[in-house]
This record gives sequence, structure tokens and C-alpha cells, in this order.
Amino acid sequence: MTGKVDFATGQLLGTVLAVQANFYQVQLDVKDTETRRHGDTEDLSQTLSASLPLPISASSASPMLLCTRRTRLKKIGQQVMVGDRVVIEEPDWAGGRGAIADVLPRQTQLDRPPIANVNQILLVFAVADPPLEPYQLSRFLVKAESTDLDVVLCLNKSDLVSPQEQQQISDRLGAWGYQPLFISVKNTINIDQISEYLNHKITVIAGPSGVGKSSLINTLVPNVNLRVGEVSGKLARGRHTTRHVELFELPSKGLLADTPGFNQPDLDCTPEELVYYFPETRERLAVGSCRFSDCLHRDEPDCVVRGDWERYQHYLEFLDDAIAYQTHRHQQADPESTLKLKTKGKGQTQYEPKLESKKYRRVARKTQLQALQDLYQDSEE
Ligand SMILES: Nc1nc2c(ncn2[C@@H]2O[C@H](COP(=O)(O)OP(=O)(O)OP(=O)(O)O)[C@@H](O)[C@H]2O)c(=O)[nH]1
Ligand SMILES: [Mg+2]
Ligand SMILES: [Zn+2]
Repeated sequence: MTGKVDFATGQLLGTVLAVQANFYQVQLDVKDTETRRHGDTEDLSQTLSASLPLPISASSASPMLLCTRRTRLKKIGQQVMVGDRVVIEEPDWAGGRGAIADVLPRQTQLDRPPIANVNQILLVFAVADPPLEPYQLSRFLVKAESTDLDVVLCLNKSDLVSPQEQQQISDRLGAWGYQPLFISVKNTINIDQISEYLNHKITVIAGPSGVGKSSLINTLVPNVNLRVGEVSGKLARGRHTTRHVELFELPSKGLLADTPGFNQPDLDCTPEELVYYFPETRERLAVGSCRFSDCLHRDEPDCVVRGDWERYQHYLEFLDDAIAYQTHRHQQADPESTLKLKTKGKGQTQYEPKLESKKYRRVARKTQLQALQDLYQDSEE
């Protein structure tokens, strides 16, 4: 058994599922013939585990190699992220080892969590326990929209509210431009529907702490056994049950990443961009335009955005944040020294603050997994 070789280039290709210190867990593309021959994934997985001493994850049908990164990549500063498509050299099938020789161009890149080639965000909130906070949901939605990725909204713990309450929530979010999928991990409601959204895609789960993200992944990915915690309110800060970034293989062939819950995502878009992250305003701007091309939709005359739509107050509050963020960026004396250019999805670039050097020193004494955890905590309030 080997991985699938790309016939055009003769290269062995795979996807990075997890990064730990200087090691990369790479799932190799499986040969089409093998997948066909064995039909369902269970068979293939058993065949592989029987014939190979490879570290095959419990639910996975694909061979995994634990890889290092070629010195050449280090020298040119080429980072390897979870989600990266990589070229593997010198596979040692018996030892389950290999070396990453190259990283293919990324389709998309998320910075928090750091994952490449994500197709969509599965935003998970709970209808109760913790209670559904409209402002917080709105903030997560805007943050998710700002990535340019597709956003799927699902509301968990539907077992805790009545059908009437569900309908009210559904009507309200419908006016925001979203059709939430109500699920219950506990009572296995609409879990199949979620699976369908995830087929053959890389999806990142996001949402506040305690809404059931890890529980959902445990249901979708057999044998994964993620830690599930109790809802701990304010104490949740710094005590996340989910700690590092890893992609899990779904039986349907999609990949899914868990993220630790955080309660207030940073809004780091520009004031001008913000308005496009609301479906309600996209609709208004599609059929009309404001008198001023640089309208921020506050008190300017002849504005088509200002009006009595529910989330207009949210827009104004997020706008203040975006303006504060922009002012902060402009105040930096030398942009090159404190900001770094980030490539966002779809080829956009923007400056983002570098981590302070103090942070780097602190990180050096910790494991990288802890460092990742610090990043998530930075985004809390
Ligand atoms: N009633 C009910 N409880 C649920 C459901 N799904 C999960 N829970 C409970 O919600 C609590 C939190 O679940 P987790 O899966 O740890 O939540 P999380 O979103 O991963 O939380 P963080 O990792 O802290 O971000 C646990 O006690 C679960 O048992 C559900 O559908 N209904
Ligand atoms: Mg979790
Ligand atoms: Zn306007």
C-alpha cells in the first residue's frame, strides 16, 4: 500500500491534519482503485490496519505519515499549516514517516484558528444553556462573513426549547438573512443534515464555549472522543475543553476542525467593509446606493442602509470597533515593524498586528499547543 501518486507530476500528495511541535500528521490521498475495490470505508480501514503498521486514525481509511519539514522549506520561511496540501518525499511505509518537500498554493487561509484551504464555517450556537445572545450571535456571524467563506448556522440543544420557541428564533434569524438548522446532539435531531453539508469539504466549527461543538464532532466522527465539558459561564475563560487545531476525517470524506469556544470574536475589518458582512445591508445595497460613496451609514443624508432593521444597532456598535481598530493601526509609527501583511481568502491582503516580542519569549518556554491556546485567549474579552 502506498498513497496515491499524482500521475501528472509523479508526486505523492497528502493533507496535513495536525501539527505538533515540528511534526506534521499527513493523510495521504488514497488511490481511487483502492477505494473502489473496497467499497465502504470500514473494509478499507481494516485491510490497511491489518497489512500496515501505519498510524491510522480510528475512523480513517487513509494512510497517515508522521512527517518533518524539509530544511529548504524552513530556509525560505514556508510555514506548513493544518489543511495544507503537501508533497511528500521519501515515504517510509514501514516506519510511518515521511518528509514534506513542498506546500501547494492555498485556496484560503484562516488565521484563528490557523487552517488552510477551509471551504466553510459551521457556526454552532445553542438555543439554551448557554442562552442564545443575539448580540454575540451577530458578532460571530459578522466575523464569519468577513472570512469570505460560506457560513452554515446551526442551533444545538433544540431538545431544550418548544417548537413554538424554535419558530420564533427561526423567524427572527430569517429576518437577519439566515436559515438556522436546529439540531440536538443529545437526541440525534438533524445530525444527518449536518453531515450532508460537510461532504467532501473542509469545515471549521466555531461558536461560544459550551454550545456542544465537541459533542457534535464526537457524534459525527466515530471513535474520536473529544473532551466534552460542562457549561461553566464566566469561568469558561482559560478553561476550554478544546485545546488544539486538528482536522478530523468524516465518514463522508469531509474534514472537520474543532475550535475552542471564545465569547467575543475580534472584529478587525475596515469600517468600509463592515456593511457587506450583513445580509440585510447587502440586499439594500444591491438595489440602491447611498448619496456618498464613502458613506458609513450613520447620519449621512440619503443613506439606503440606515433604517429600522433589527441589527442596525449592532452595525453601529461594530462600526465603532472597526473604526477603533483602524485608528489603532494608523497610530503605529512604523507599520512595517508592528504590522505584517496577511493574505486573506480570495487573494485579498491586509495588515495585521504582529505578536509582541514578549509573547514570543513566553511561547519559547511553552509547548506550541499551549501557544495556540494563548492565541485563542487573546481573542476573548
Ligand atoms: N441538552 C443538551 N445538551 C447538550 C447537547 N449537546 C451538548 N450538550 C452538553 O453541552 C455541554 C457542552 O458541550 P461541549 O461539546 O463540551 O461544548 P463545546 O462547544 O465544545 O465547548 P468548548 O470546547 O468549551 O468551546 C456538555 O455538557 C454536553 O453534554 C444537546 O443537544 N442537548
Ligand atoms: Mg469543545
Ligand atoms: Zn449609507
